[in-house]
Amino acid sequence: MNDIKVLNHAADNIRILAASMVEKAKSGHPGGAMGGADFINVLYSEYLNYDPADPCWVGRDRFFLDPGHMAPMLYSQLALIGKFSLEELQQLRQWGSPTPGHPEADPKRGIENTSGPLGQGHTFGIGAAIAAKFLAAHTGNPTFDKETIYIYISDGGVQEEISQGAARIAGILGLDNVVMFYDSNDIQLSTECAEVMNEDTAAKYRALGWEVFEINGNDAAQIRKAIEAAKAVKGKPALIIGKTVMGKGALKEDGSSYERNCKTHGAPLGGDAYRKTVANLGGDADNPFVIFDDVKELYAKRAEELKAIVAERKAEEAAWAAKNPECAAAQAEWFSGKAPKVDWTKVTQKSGDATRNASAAVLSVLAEQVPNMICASADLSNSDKTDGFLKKTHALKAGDFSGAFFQAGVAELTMACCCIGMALHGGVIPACGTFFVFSDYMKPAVRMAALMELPVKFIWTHDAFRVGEDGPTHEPVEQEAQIRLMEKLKNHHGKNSTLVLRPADAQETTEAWRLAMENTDSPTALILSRQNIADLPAGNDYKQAEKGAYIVAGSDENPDVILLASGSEVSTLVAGTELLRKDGVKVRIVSVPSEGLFRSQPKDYQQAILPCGVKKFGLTAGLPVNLEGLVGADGCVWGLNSFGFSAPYKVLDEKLGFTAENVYKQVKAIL
Ligand SMILES: Cc1ncc(C[n+]2csc(CCOP(=O)(O)OP(=O)(O)O)c2C)c(N)n1
Ligand SMILES: [Mg+2]
Repeated sequence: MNDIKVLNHAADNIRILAASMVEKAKSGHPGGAMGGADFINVLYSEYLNYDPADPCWVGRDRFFLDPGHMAPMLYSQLALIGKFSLEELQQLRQWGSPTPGHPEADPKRGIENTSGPLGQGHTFGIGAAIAAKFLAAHTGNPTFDKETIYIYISDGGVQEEISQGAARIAGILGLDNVVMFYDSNDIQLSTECAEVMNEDTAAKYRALGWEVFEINGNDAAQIRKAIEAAKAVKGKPALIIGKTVMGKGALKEDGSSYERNCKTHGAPLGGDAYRKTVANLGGDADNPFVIFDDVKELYAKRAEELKAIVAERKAEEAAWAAKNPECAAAQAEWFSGKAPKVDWTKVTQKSGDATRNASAAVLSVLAEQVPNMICASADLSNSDKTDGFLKKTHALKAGDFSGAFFQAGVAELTMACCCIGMALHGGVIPACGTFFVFSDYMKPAVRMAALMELPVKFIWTHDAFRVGEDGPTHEPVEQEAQIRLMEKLKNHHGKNSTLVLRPADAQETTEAWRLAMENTDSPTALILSRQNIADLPAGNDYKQAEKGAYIVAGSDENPDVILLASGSEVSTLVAGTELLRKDGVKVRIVSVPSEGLFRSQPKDYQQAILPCGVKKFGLTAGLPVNLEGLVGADGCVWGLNSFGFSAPYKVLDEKLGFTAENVYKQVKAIL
């Protein structure tokens, strides 16, 4: 047992480093970091199991930080275990430093998730816990049962609505591999918490099926006891509510207490207040970036303990692998991040099917061929057709993770964040479905998946106004334009941050899914129709969908006009072409499942498909901006400029001009 005095000294060391980082950067958040230091220090010095020599060890415990603004606390802690240098701490928030203002996922450095948008980070942790349970059940590797997901949440995260979803999921699935610490310091950015929350948080989490412990979160002995108890809980997730002191140890310039003060939330302590604080915590304001000798010893001792713990765990893994070589090889493949091998010839599509049904046909094959895939739906599996997957497996349940379907309930953001957490954990390929219009509830998560370069598959069906009988609330209009913006935004590796595919018919849907599965380093969005769609003309070379835009079979040489669209509008163009040809007009039809992918092709390919100077007509059930960039000054786009209306879809097609006749009329007008 470590001496409590040394633990307290280490926590003060973290406080000094965190406050000094912010002071040096002249920006950041010292208060929360100082309050949470005791918990993170006890966790890392006594409980968190990881392999210092093998940071991406699959069986490691994981620490998910929800309040990214407490980054200085995490970076300082990681400096104590040697993952960051003291010089790097001094580069907080600077260009090119590994210590950005809010942490960005970097597992080699001990950072499991990007955090910043409050609420998402802890939900990623819940997703990771699901992945660990899934892997335990699907590989039999005992290491996954020994893995604990530690989560750190603050007042902001608890207030975010997503926390209700995350807590519900963890409760219903009985995620006893979750230990979440709530840093309850009664202070937030602009007010005291009492002004905006008076809930009984412990009762709330208990009602959602959690075991809850309430402690003084600045008391190392109580923290230790609570972690022990939380780890021992069976069949439920555990929450430790730690009452902490914001800005613990902070003094104002006159030497009076600067604790429990909103001002320390997001600004340097400043000048004399900073100097007095460092002195109060036992540091030297002229030389604050040091690790105390006894703290070095504490962590050297932990490193030794970890060697023994990891050796034992890895020996267990090796024994399992020796007995189960096939499972072990599969597990290695799953964690490699490589695209799974899929025999796409096994997918059979029905002619003229809705692309959501075509997606179901693919999913039923993936369920059989990709044993590490988890598919989710937000209570729409029979509509978004993720039931194609579900029919081949069964749902994950408390105590039984042998299935591969995640019933998320009606909670799209929660579902998306859980899927992101699964991807962060590694070893699984997550996909999730709902109606396209509800992608609005998921955008914050898509953005995080894109930033973290995670290959989550988003399946969005009911892609346009043609869900008209449900009325305008269910009809996506501007959603495609929004999600396609993510195709224009590059990630830090210079790749389109998201791959967005809206296939034109059943066969093209198979191609879209192939591209989604082969995309291992960014999220993919699949936008699919509710209604049936006529097949593209015979002989169409669907493989070309991988170029983002291609010439549909049956197009004329030397066209007078190029018609372009994605999704079901392509078949409307085909119908319109028949009318145009009667007038002797030569037509090329281009299917554009992904503008982003098309723009990533060599310029000469782009020019060959959509040559400048040839008249162009675009048809989109979304905002015209979806195609305006490709049509340019060469023509016009017929799209939707208003919210939809309540009516059967064939009526809406007529009223809104999505007919062969209107294609004919609009094209004739530009020729
Ligand atoms: C989704 C989201 N909304 C708003 C913010 C801005 N913000 C950052 S921290 C914070 C207050 C957080 O209070 P708390 O979690 O109690 O942290 P503490 O002040 O205790 O450090 C806010 C509003 C954010 N980061 N994410
Ligand atoms: Mg707070």
